[in-house]
Amino acid sequence: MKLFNYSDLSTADIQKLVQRNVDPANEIRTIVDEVIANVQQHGDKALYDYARKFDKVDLSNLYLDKTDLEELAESVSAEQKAALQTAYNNIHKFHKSQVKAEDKVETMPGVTCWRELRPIEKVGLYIPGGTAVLPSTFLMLGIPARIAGCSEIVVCSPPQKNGKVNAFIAYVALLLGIEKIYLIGGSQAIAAMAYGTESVTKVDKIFGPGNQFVTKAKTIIQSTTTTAIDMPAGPSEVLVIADESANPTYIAADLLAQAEHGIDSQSVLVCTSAQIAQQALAEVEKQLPVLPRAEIAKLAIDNSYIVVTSNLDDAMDFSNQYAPEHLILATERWKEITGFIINAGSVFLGNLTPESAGDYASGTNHTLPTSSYARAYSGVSVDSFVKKITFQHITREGIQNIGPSVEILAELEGLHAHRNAVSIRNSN
Ligand code: HSO
Ligand code: ZN
Repeated sequence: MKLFNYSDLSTADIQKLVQRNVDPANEIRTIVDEVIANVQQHGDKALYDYARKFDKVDLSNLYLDKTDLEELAESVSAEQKAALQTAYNNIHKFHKSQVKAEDKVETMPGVTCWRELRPIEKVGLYIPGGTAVLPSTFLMLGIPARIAGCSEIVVCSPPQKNGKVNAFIAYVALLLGIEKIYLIGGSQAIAAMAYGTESVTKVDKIFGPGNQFVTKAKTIIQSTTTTAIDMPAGPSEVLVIADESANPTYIAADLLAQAEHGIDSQSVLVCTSAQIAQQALAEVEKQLPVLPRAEIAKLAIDNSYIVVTSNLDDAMDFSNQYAPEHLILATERWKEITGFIINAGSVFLGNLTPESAGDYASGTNHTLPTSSYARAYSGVSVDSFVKKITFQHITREGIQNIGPSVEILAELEGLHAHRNAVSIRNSN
């Protein structure tokens, strides 16, 4: 990890540091364009072909049904089931609290406006396979989809070599009351859910993280079809703000928890104490080699850095420019600085709140904006699975009250039919 002193950094240096790996990705685009076109033209047949080509499996069926899932879930131990259940309960409790009816507002006598929630009818969840299978991501997407009341939830996950999904994914499906998992991975899964095939329903919105191919496919279909996406997802990242009250051992553990996600993950430490920064760095070197995913974590740590600042204000300023997906405030003074957070996906307060808690089980969602999208995007929540429809009702008194203003505004825009739609109601 490279170490920088904040006071030595120019505005341009900071700009460079906060910039994420921008992938020119034209090669990826060409491959993904072809996959999308193929799925669009050949439907299920293309999906079977891609399973053979990319997942190295000859599928006899494109999906697993309830009986398959129940069979697979049998190997989940009682202890693992209990942990998944705890996560399920906490995530459900927190997300359920997000559903609130809004008040009706009488903007002037006789004119009432309000908003009501309606679920997005058909949603698609992409649950990655790859180097780490993440059943927790299935909970993070499935629970808000269920709470929102989406009528159709299509789930795609890449098949393993045995033509199945991992037992934990199967168990989570049962917890969520989902009875079918499509064995489709990569950009072909995104194309199938965006265009529909003989077996896969076309959905209104696609959710979930994935590799560069999945992300590229999501950004393409977002602009070429009527299917929306949750957010463009890049490599996962954490920024830890620490002061002299932080524990360097904990800091190192948090930096490494992020780093083990992938070689392109980034862990940033912004520290007001040069001594704590050095100790954290030494701890990283100590804790890293014994990790099973040390090779991955090492490359991510090489792609990470430390900034030493002289106070928490500067640290927060840097963090706001970075706009981290996860922000950990490793300081006892966290209450004094939370008000200054402007850009972050999800925030972890104090020395005893690891990101891992939120990744799995505390209740918040772990599908969050990466690559500085936290400047403008929020993480996934029940809101992501609903539309907020506006309603209005106008009485006789209301149309008399609002009429003149609308008539004048329509007149000044030269839109006489608009004016007439009001005048005609007030003329008898
Ligand atoms: N940190 C990841 C989520 C995750 N961690 C899943 C472990 N499993 C992105 O927020
Ligand atoms: Zn994680």
